[in-house]
Amino acid sequence: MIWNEKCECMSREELTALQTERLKKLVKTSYENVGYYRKKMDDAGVTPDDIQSLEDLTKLPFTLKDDLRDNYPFKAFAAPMTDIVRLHASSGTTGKPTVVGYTRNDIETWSEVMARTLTAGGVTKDSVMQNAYGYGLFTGGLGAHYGGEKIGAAVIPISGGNTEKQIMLLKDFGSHAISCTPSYALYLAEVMKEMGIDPRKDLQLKFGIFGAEPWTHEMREQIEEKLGIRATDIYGLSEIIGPGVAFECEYQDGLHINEDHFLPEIINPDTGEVLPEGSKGELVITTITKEGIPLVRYRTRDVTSLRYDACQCGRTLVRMEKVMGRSDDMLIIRGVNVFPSQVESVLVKFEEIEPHYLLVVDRINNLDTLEIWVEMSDELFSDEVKAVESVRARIGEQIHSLLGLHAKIKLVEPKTIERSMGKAKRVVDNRKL
Ligand code: DLL
Repeated sequence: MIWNEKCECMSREELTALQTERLKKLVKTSYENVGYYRKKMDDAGVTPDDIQSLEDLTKLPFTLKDDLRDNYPFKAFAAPMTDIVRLHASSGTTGKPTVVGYTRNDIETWSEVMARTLTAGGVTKDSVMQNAYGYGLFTGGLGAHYGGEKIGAAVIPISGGNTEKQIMLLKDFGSHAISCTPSYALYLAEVMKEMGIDPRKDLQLKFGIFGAEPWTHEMREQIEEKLGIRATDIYGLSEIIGPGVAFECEYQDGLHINEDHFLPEIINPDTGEVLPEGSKGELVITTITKEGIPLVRYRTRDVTSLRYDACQCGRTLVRMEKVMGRSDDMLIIRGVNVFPSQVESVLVKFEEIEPHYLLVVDRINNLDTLEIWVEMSDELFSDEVKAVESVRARIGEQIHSLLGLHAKIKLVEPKTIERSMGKAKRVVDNRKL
């Protein structure tokens, strides 16, 4: 199903005209209302009048997360505080968080893009939707909440964690859809198994709308299999709006970007050069309708590619590939670029192990080492040493053939890798200490 055919299925000509008009307005208001944009544009020798077409976008300087930090908490806002009705902030593990402000129109835009996203994921006005994204400063909870309500679904605002209660409500309330991180979905499946609950028999669950962290197609298959649902990917970041920047449809073949609100580009992260369609690089987004905190050419650090070919679903919105990881989270191990998602794609193919893993990187005698910790299934754990050795060797070979790296595979006891209620932690890099 499509929530808003008019906007999601527009012709490229119509869309380009709309984007151009919105971009011109956005650049003008950002220049007039936000001190740091004015300074950055003045420094680059660009004025709002120089922006007349989408091609002119490249004349504008990039915005970085540090620009937002430097303008903490509210100096990047383009709207006065009287017009701001909501504040969110990124988790900000280091230093100050980045703060985002929404006007009433921004909340409406967000609800609209989330209504599109959840509709594509299978939610309808008849659905009971269990929303297990965290509520609070994190945008996942309230973003999905408003989108679900806009559709007319009955939203359960349970937030993250409280796993046994989640499962009780899934059962008793007959939830059709669940929204949470993919790693938490796997954890739910694990606890259900322990509680003797068979999702196919005991639950009404049909759809899962998962995002907020990278996950592979292989991980999707595992989740779909374990929970008996269709799992779709949703992407977003607090700076841009929260969840709802892009979403998968039922064909699960790339995420449609809500291009009438978010203008995407792919750049070479080292040179800043814009790359042609299909090239892998860093996603850069300009928010062409946002009022509270408009972002011009914001560098997301997420690595993906774009494709403009038609999708079978009928939407004309450009698609981005599943995010591989962040350019700043990419590990360089003995000169080899490694994304945790590449390791994940190998691990989840093995039936003898559980899809819970951790990459431990170290530097011993000036040489980088990679250790991959992964949990054995209960069956493998109680099997003979020979069987365990064989699995370890096969994983090692496949990792080597994919990455060209020798990794030490450490098979750990079931349930020893920490489970997350929100975003999973996949890497411990001891080299930085
Ligand atoms: O994670 C917003 C969100 C909430 C998205 C719920 C989807 C669902 P932040 O906390 O600001 O916002 O984190 C944004 O998370 O730059 C990506 O690196 C990563 N990320 C988000 N969605 C995906 C996804 C929310 N589907 C950062 N695949 C982004 C891969 C994702 N990475």
